[in-house]
Amino acid sequence: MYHEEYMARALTLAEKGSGYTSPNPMVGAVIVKNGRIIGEGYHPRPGEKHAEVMAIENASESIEGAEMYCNLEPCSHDTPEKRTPPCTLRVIRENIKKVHIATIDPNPHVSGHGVNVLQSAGIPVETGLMAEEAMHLNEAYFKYIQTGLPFVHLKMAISLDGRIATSSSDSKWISDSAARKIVHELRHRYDAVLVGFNTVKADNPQLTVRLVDGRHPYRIVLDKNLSIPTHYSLVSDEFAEKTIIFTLPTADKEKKARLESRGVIVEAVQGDHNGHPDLTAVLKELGRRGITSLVVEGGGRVYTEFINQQLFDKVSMFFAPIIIGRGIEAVGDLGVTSIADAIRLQNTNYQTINDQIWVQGYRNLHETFGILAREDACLQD
Ligand code: AOF
Ligand code: ZN
Repeated sequence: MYHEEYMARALTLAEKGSGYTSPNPMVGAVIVKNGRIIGEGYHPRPGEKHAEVMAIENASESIEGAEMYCNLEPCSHDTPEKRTPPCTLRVIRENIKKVHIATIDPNPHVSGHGVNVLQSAGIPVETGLMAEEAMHLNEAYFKYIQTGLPFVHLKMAISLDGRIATSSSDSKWISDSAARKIVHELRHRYDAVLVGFNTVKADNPQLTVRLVDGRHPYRIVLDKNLSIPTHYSLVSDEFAEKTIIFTLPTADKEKKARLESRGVIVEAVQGDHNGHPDLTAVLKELGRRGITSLVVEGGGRVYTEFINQQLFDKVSMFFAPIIIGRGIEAVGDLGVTSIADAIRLQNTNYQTINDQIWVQGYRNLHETFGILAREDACLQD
């Protein structure tokens, strides 16, 4: 096997933690000796073993003189909030001969220090193997650990003429069940899903994971007047305590108390220039609560605000081969008057799902990846 195949295996192992590691990254590790994998591990969830330690402890024979492949720089810190001991100490103690990592850990407590500790102990470290894949796997973690803000992914199901609903607000269903299954996988992988009040009113959504196995995300609603009907799913189902409603400081105290008595979390934040909960304040509060990633599922006003304020990282558009005509537009006015000013997505990817096209792209990868983008030349501008 080649270096890349071992790192690919580490990435596959890392993905086993998908949906469960937040606010930690997904990490996998492989131990190789005499051209054979003799130990594998991954980080299952916060508080549990790190990938390197699990791989060491699972090894089927002595790991003295073996090499390790890990998609993230081994941690070297021992801060008060740290749940497990530093991996670098363990790697050194076990006499591992060489460590291959895909990227450094942008966590300011680690960020190159793990590499330095290993090298100072005489262990060579090779960085950059499958770096781009590793960065995309942990794109939410990389954004959050450097900014304290969640990674924001706008997801839209759209007609070919750019509508997300008819003029009577019907949107069931623009995309088919195969596309909706992908959305449920996204909900499983992301910490939270956000919608505006108009979408809640029109659809009474559940925003849970049903079409695939997985765990349910936090459900975030922007509702400046706390107008959500109390019999609606988000505030009356068994997951009500995973619903966070953002409102304004002027919201009705009785409505707030009624919702809170059901376990719903109600947060008041300052209003923006249109009198809606300010999105930057919302994202900061979600980050404070340890929510590292967010799928925005509508509606048009909410998409428009996230785009206008440049507060999104990634977009997924599911284009269905239908034409609605007059209806609700996916994105409203962005103040763009010349094509040169239009938003051009980066690193786009196109896939067909039955008769639909799934377009994915990023707003600004350098902003999302921060120090990693500056060190890694393979990202396109
Ligand atoms: C690694 N291997 O498998 C992971 C790492 O609270 P703790 O002890 O779990 O530490 C969390 C931090 O460790 C996290 O913020 C990130 O910097 C790093 N994650 N590092 O060497 C792993 N999950
Ligand atoms: Zn560690």
